[in-house]
Amino acid sequence: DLTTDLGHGVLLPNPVLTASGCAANGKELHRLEDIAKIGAFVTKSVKRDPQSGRGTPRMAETPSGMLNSIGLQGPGIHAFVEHDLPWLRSVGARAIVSIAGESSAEFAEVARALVAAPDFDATVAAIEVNISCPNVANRGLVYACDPASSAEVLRLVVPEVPRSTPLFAKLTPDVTDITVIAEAALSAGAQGLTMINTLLGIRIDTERMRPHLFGLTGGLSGPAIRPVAVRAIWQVYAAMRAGRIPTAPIIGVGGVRTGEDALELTLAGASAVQVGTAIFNDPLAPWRVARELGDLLHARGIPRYADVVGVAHDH
Ligand code: RRO
Repeated sequence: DLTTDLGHGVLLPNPVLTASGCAANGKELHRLEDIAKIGAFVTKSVKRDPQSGRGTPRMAETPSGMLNSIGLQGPGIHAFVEHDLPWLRSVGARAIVSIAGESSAEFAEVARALVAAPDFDATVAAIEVNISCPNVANRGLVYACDPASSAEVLRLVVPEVPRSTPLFAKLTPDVTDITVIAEAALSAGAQGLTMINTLLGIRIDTERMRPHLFGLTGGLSGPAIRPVAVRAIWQVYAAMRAGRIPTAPIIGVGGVRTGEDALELTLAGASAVQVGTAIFNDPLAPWRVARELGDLLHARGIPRYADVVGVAHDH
């Protein structure tokens, strides 16, 4: 039984989701396999206005991961609500919509427009509040690097969203103590956490002897950051167990490519797991990872996925 509970009545039939930004808004992926069968489809972060993103090149490969500096390219919330959300509904997908903004007021505005959409109740299982994009200069600040800024975004978004739609704050690993940010987001009303966004990096082209990415820095994803994700989930889950911060469901993300990887994040404390960069090499990865995870639990005689969440802490 792969059912997982994300709180506030949100039950997913399986815990394997897509990661934001890695499969746009689902249309290409759905040509290959039914996205209604994914635990939930997580959309590319959407802002208020259409956005073309950063200059190119904005991708760089490394031996164990990928660096991106997309810069929040997207259609804006009004086109999203008009085209993407009805499409997600028409194929029966459970969607987690990722929202972003360059001010806390913009986050609230995006949330308001999303909640007002005719397809909202039928389609949106949860909202991911992306306070951790490394590629947008909010006057040099990534919200999730600062507890007060993280709390401010959540405080403005919470009143816009019905209680039945949990808000997951997406955190960055680029902080000294991620439990401080987790506490700020949860105390300001986030009902769950997604960990982690990409890790800030730079690549230099040794032929040209210049930085490779047009925007200089990018976010590192893929196998390289899996131990960082496991560490972040571990620290926050441990703080919850110890009663140091409020308890809430965690969605794990970072370098998951196999069912075993998904199990690792789960054992650290994640109640669901997103597959991101792996999709670029294997578009069917989310479905495969769910199958592998099921087989792995079955082979170990574990009847329910929910029984292994965080159990590595019982040592
Ligand atoms: O669009 C991006 O450049 C981007 C975003 Br919003 C994010 O949250 N994480 C990332 O690695 N890239």
